[in-house]
Amino acid sequence: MCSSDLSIPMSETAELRNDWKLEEVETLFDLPFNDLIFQAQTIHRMTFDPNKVQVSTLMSIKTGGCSEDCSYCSQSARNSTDLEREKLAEVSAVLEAAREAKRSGSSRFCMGAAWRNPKSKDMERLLTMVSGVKALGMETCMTLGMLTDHQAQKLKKAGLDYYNHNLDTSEAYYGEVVTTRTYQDRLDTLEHVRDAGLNICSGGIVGMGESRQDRAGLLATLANLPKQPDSVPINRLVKVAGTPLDDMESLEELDPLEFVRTIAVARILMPKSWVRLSAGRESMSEELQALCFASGANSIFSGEQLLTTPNAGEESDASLFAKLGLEALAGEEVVLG
Ligand code: SAM
Ligand code: DTB
Ligand code: SF4
Repeated sequence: MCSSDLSIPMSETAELRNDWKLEEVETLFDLPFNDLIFQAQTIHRMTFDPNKVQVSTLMSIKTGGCSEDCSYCSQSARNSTDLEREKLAEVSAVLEAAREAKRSGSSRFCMGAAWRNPKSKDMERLLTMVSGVKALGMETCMTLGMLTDHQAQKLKKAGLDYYNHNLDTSEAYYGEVVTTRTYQDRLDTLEHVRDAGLNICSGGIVGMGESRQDRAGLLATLANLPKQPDSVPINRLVKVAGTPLDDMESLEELDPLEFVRTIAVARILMPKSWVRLSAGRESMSEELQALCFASGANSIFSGEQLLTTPNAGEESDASLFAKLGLEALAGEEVVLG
């Protein structure tokens, strides 16, 4: 069978749909690997330069001691990890890190806090961070947990470009991973963020013991949001000692080819979104990352560290980009196609 014989008709344009049915998404996952990758890359090329990658830098602006019980996370106070807690960072330290990120070629600075939600007393400092990073000429992104509509509007006014808030997995599997908040809580925050006019960054984690149907469910939910997320981070679980998911002995690493399929399906469902190859890159081979880029991933986090866990690092990224002929996008080129 050649690709023109696929049972799901291949799109002629990078058409945006928000009526994906779970069975349709599962059918994409089930395609022969070459057909899936071909379809994903064809759609990718309709909107994006296939050899350009958007690069973001992460900074943890408040570390550990989080009240939530996310079973993957090093920062939950309920997990016995040996992470050192840190209070909300000073604005000067954040601006220094952002300047450094800009010098190393990053176009977006993403500030993450280990909170269920930000408190009113923290808002002023957060807003100063946003306006300060923006003034450096970088795109700004924050991930602070749940937001009220009022908080989302204030962040937007201060110059925030993106808000990251992941759905993490399917609605059906969510309760297996987190119990201190609901899927609907996550969707409500996304609504506040959308209504404030902020760009949405929302994706999930794979390799947490979920089924292929759960991965399909996560991607269908993201694609069917009233507006598709502008960025879609696909994280591969980083197992952190002391977290319930690390303690789960039966949990095997997700098959790398299944990870590539997840990236490819994300690209097909969300043809105009930046699909970010996020956590877990540090332990991925060059070949696996290359397959992800060939399947439509076009964004990464750079630097030695994500929030609390190691990342691939600049030298190895530079070497991989050179081998693959990939280039980091400059800030002004990062617009939706
Ligand atoms: N506390 C906020 C929240 O949960 O929305 C923001 C920070 S939280 C660390 C941001 C995201 O990082 C999570 O939603 C999850 O998708 C991802 N993440 C956290 N720990 C991870 C891990 N061990 N492996 C992969 N992704 C992880
Ligand atoms: C996202 O989806 N991945 C990033 C970012 N959004 C904030 C975070 C990954 C965190 C990985 C675990 C850690 O370093 O603590
Ligand atoms: Fe807290 Fe976010 Fe980690 Fe959950 S993922 S424990 S909310 S920092």
